[in-house]
Amino acid sequence: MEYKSYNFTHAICRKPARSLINGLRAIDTGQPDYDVFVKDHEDYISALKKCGAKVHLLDALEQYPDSVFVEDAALCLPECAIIMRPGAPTRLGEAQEILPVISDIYSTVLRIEGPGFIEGGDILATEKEILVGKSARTDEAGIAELARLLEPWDYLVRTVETPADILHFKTDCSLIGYNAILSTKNLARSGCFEGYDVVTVEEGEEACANAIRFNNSLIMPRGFPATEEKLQKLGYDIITVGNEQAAKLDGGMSCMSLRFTTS
Ligand code: CIR
Repeated sequence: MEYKSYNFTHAICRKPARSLINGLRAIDTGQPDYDVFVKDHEDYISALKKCGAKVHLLDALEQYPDSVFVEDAALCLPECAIIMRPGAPTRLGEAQEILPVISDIYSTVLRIEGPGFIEGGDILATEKEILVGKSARTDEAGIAELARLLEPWDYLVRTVETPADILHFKTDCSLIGYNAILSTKNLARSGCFEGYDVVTVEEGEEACANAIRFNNSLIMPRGFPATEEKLQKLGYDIITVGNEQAAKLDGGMSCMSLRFTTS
């Protein structure tokens, strides 16, 4: 059985720019170490390849410190790709930069034109719907434009709330199976995952709620043993990758790739 929400053949990643040390962050917990970031990013790409991904690795973009977080610039679905409109002013130009590779891959490329804003990190595509979290980066107009663009394919777009003080909706959750979600307790309490099988991350391990299901494995950040064990017991095949440097920029596993299948 193939699932469109996590059976993929390809991923797009972008090499980390040296300027990433100036990337956006909600709280300053210290400068990321560029060399360690690069090493973690290489491990991340190896993990994707281990899951079966052919990886398009784009050149670094020094003028955009956060451009390694490619997920925010586009949404890749089986029928089309949609270029986002990032709500962070320093990231707006990343949409144009992702366009060439997306246009090479997809015959149908749509674009959020505005005035609203929307970032990929706020979008969780499951087997039955597309959940979009309103956040400091994603507003109602952006979500409404996404819903309009998706009308030809009958997608159900559902607006949900990103918890306060959380950057993106997916900072706090991930799709881990065809009807299964990994979530922080805080987000799960909001009730937005009714009808899904929800696995919550363990106390104090909220930072591992952002993981990636890619084919038969789950890629998650290293250093969250209680949640890792819980998931292993549930039968998940886990690959861990160091994420301490990206975490200093509020980045996680899903942020660093766009995942899709080409026909
Ligand atoms: C930002 O604030 O935009 C970046 N420093 C982190 C983006 C993380 N992206 C994501 O969660 N999808």
